[in-house]
Amino acid sequence: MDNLPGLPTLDRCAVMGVVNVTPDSFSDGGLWLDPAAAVAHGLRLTAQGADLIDVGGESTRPGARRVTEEEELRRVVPVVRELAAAGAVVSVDTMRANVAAAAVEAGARLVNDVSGGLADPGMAEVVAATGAPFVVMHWRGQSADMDSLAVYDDVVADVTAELTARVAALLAAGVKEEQLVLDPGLGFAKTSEHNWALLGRLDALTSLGRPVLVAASRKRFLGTLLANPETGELRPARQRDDATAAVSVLSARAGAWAVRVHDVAGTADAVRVVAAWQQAARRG
Ligand code: PMM
Repeated sequence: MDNLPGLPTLDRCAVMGVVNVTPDSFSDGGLWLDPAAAVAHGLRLTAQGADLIDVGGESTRPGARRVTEEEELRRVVPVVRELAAAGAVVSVDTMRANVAAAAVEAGARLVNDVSGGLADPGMAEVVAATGAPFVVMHWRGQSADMDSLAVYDDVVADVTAELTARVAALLAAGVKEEQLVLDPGLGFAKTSEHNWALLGRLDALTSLGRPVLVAASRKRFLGTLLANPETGELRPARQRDDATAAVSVLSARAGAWAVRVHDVAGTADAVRVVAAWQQAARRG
């Protein structure tokens, strides 16, 4: 991993395993709503080679409605606490400052905010106070209306500029540059074409000089790519893991700091292959 405060340094792309403690996430909703099941799943992902476990209590699927802060805290904090106590490196996936603060207090070592600090005006202050690494995802609005926001002149230039503006605002609010991780926000106010354009030009983000996180796992654009050629039916979410591992390989090769995935086993192997290949190439 690149040097991020409080996180281990790795000589390869890191693997962030997803634990959604929600009833309605698009590919694993309802599976880990029970705290004990969520903790067991997080530990299983760690054993499979995840370097971080990303715990979220609010679905952000297109059209999703928000949960209350109380409900989000109730879902997330006990799971973060137990996983951290068991030695996992835990990240909290939240748009709320109070949830981020409570999760860090419970042992989370990274804050992953799909709104990049835009949804909650208190987020920057909490992130600055904790000093924890902060994932700044490209985001244009809440899930309920994000499809109408998928309009760009040039998606790579626009996303890069909007992320750069976010970074400036966060720095002005007291967050340190060393805390920041950038994320193109695949599928958030983006069509398939937008997602592919951003992946194909990942260098536009890596060249901003901060670690980059890629979160393509099981997303709709992979279902569209692999749609049944006869019926047009999208490949179901749970059958998109091989395609996700392919994105992990290409992201690692393009210099991503980490990939966020549901199926850790395939990606954990894949990023190790990339690292061995690149080391051999360097030896010549
Ligand atoms: N996507 C989802 C959730 N959290 N976090 C980051 N940093 N980047 C993403 O693209 C992202 C995220 C939605 O996927 P899920 O419902 O399967 O967790």
